[in-house]
Amino acid sequence: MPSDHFAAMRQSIIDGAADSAAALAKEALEQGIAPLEAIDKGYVLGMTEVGAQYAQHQMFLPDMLASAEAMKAAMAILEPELKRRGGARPAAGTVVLGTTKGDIHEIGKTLVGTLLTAHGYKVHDLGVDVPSEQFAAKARELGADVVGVSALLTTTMRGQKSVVEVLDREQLRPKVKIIVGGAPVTRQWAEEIHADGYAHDAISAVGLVQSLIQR
Ligand code: B1M
Repeated sequence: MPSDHFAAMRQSIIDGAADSAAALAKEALEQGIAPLEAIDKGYVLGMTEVGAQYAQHQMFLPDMLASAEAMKAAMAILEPELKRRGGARPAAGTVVLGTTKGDIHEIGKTLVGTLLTAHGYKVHDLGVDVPSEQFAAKARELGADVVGVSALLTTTMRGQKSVVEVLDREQLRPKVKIIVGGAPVTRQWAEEIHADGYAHDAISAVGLVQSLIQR
């Protein structure tokens, strides 16, 4: 795929142009482009630029919202293909996933869920703004192997610590492993709050879950 196609994907996110983001995604699939490549080389770069412009007050909240809608429009086209490539096979494990209480960022968390599903995991996505107790209740109900907690705000990262504490208190650990991720989250933070693992992006989250379940 020519690099100007990836550049157009990136630009569609910056412009908050949902129709063109979706059209470019369809075109990419028709041309045999791997959905993950389109996400990584095109759309995510747009989101990164949007975040940078927002931080520099060159973009405002409604723009960021329009960009998120454009990203979701592209993902709606790419996700079924990502999952289809995973194929039907017996579940490799069960993962409960969500974004912490007070945090409504969903795109990265959803991408983690999609890739896990594509790799054969049964994923229960609790959505965004999820109270810690709900992670624990769902993990108990499903007999989950892993709980994944996403946070995009420095203020809501504390929710990850709270999930660790609730799972400890309810004696769900060490059977249930906890992984954390999200833009402001670091390995050091994961260690500090005694999570079982940290993943920088969605693909490494899959590798991490694999290694924790095998252990
Ligand atoms: Co918000 N926002 N936002 N936002 N937003 C950020 C996060 C910010 C960095 C922008 C900035 O200032 N530069 C900033 C946070 C600053 C901070 O705390 N450090 C910010 C802010 C300030 C806010 C508000 C407070 C703004 C306001 O109201 N004044 C507000 C908060 C709302 C709330 O949650 N209570 C807010 C709102 C919004 C929108 C609603 C407009 C929208 C979200 C819409 C939606 O999700 N439906 C939005 C967006 C779009 C962003 C940016 C631009 C993009 C986030 C995104 O989707 N990235 C973001 C700037 C940025 O990150 N560059 C920003 C694409 C996605 C694929 O990446 O989510 O990082 P990401 O996920 C990656 C990895 O992090 C990792 O894998 C993913 C894929 O590889 N990962 C995991 C994520 N979760 C994981 C979990 C894992 C493992 C890996 O294991 C469990």
